Amino acid sequence: MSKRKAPEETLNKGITDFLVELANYERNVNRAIHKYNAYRKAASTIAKYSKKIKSGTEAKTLDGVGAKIAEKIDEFLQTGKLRRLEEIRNDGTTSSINLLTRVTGIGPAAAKKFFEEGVTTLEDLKNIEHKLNHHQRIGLRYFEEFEKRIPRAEMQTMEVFILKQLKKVDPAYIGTICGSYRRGVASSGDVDLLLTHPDFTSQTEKQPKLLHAVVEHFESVGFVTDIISKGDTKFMGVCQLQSSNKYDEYLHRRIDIRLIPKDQYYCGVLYFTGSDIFNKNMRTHALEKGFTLNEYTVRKLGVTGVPGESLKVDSEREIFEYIQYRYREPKDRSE
Ligand code: DCT
Ligand code: MG
Repeated sequence: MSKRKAPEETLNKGITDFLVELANYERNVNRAIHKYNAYRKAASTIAKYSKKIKSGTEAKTLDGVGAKIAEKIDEFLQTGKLRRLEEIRNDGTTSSINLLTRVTGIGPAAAKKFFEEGVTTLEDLKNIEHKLNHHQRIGLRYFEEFEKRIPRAEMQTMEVFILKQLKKVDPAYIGTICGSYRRGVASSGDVDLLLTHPDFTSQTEKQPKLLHAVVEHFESVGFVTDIISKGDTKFMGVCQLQSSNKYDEYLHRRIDIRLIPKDQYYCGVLYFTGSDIFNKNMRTHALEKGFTLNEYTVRKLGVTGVPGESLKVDSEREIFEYIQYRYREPKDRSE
């Protein structure tokens, strides 16, 4: 999961920017995930709106924009700023906690804890490095690099490289880079790689070797540079493409690799392609149609609301068909 979402380049960028800033504030400082989701959702609908918004009333006609957000839009349109945001930006506590949560491995709770111990800058964090866990140390070490989004051209180079190396380990692997890259977005926050192998299904034993063999190969060719964590089915780490020219090195990037049973692969691909907002909307739709959908399976709900057996899925499209949802190409899955 990546920390920095791509700014949306739209007619209403001023509005969507302030909504995203408020969303992050609610999540990082207040740990109010519902408010975070509400602001993200409003930002996402407004980003898709094809006209330049002229008033809060106009914005209120859109899905996910309520009275309070409409009021803020009016204030922003009339004064060019938002008092609430100015307050937030000028508040030392808030800006420190916001900064600390930009370090991968530091969530809102850890940020609050460090802040209460007097940590307000990255320099302070370096001084208490002995108190950081392994993940947080890596986050601090690569802070500047992880802040930079990955241009699509580099993602494409990585995709070619990764799929080629995968086949060297075993031609039977199937791999997909999901996340924003699969949705065609111009830049990505991280690399979300999904793997499966015909030998591994939800009916077989766990096969951590299938994941570890890939990670070890990636390390041996210098692509994976650091390990944050390595479990049976999920790897979190750092990768870097090797440049042919030492004056023009690639940056270190966050990579997550998940090994998924073959029969659950398409539910996984769907989920990890996102966006998170699209997933929420699709799950809600599934429930309305009497199905439950998650990153592993789609199941029909019985009359008592208990899910039945996992339905057989051999493509993403079949999941849409089961729940009678209009198929959307990955590029149309921002919400
Ligand atoms: N996801 C989700 N709900 C979350 C987090 C993630 O459904 N709360 C899914 C959807 C996207 C996918 O996981 C990968 O997550 P991210 O890497 O955070 O999102 P992204 O769309 O790839 O964006 P970015 O370009 O910032 O990586
Ligand atoms: Mg991502």
